[in-house]
Amino acid sequence: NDLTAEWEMKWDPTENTRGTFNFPGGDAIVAFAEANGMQVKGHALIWHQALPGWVASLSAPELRIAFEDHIRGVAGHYRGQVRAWDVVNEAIDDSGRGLRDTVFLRGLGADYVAEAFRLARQADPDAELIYNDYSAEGLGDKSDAVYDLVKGLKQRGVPIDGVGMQMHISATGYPSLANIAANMRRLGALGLKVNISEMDVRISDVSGDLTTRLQVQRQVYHDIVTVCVAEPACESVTFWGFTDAHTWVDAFFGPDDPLLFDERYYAKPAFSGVEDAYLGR
Ligand code: 9MR
Repeated sequence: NDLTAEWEMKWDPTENTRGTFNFPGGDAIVAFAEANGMQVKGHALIWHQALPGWVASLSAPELRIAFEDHIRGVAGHYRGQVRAWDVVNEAIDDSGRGLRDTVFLRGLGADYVAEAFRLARQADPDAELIYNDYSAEGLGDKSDAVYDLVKGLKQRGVPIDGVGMQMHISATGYPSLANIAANMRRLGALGLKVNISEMDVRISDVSGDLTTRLQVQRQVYHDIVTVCVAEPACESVTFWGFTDAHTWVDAFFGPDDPLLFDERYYAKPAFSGVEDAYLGR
């Protein structure tokens, strides 16, 4: 009952040429959702990837104008049509020490994160505004840095409503369920909602035959979705694709089968694992 655009609402497709906005893909997703009783979460207004080349060539004052125009242009276009936005994506450095070195940090300074949320609130006052990141699902340096960032935003009255935990994981190694739950709880205690925003579970490194590996995958999906169901702060789970025929994982990590439906679009064991989680089984 909830859709997110994997590509279509990013900067590169929506404003490939400065000041010229195009929304064919995102509009099609919104129309499909409306026709099928689904809601849409927008993804992602400010990210250091999927940027057209012209952004990197701007002077700092021009970047500020383009940054404001982009958020107003995209969030304004979808005003009232999306339930939420990933406003800033992946702004914490992988070291867990502070903000990632990006064109936005260099040109606009650390306050660009707060500014993005303020602009998004103005452009679409009813959308839930989310900070989204990866490798920050459990407890550790990076999730501490995400926590510190969003806590600071909340304390300063910046309009942020939630945190997305991407959850791109391998069945052979992922944060403990207890730590995922603890992280959800501490974010919830700040008054923030939490969502699992881009879940997929790789199984190419799991030993055993395919049947065994699919059962391991089923268990991981089941257990993590169960954490979300159990934690009051966790409001939704999004899978980063639905059929193994189309997944970013194949290109990035090598051939894998990380999603809930197989390449022929048949439900996998992982699907019933998720179903069981939602039914409390
Ligand atoms: O899955 C997405 C892939 O199709 C795109 O080519 C890529 C670049 O825009 O982004 C992928 O999605 C990423 C998401 O937007 C942010 N978190 C990591 C995801 C996987 O790279």
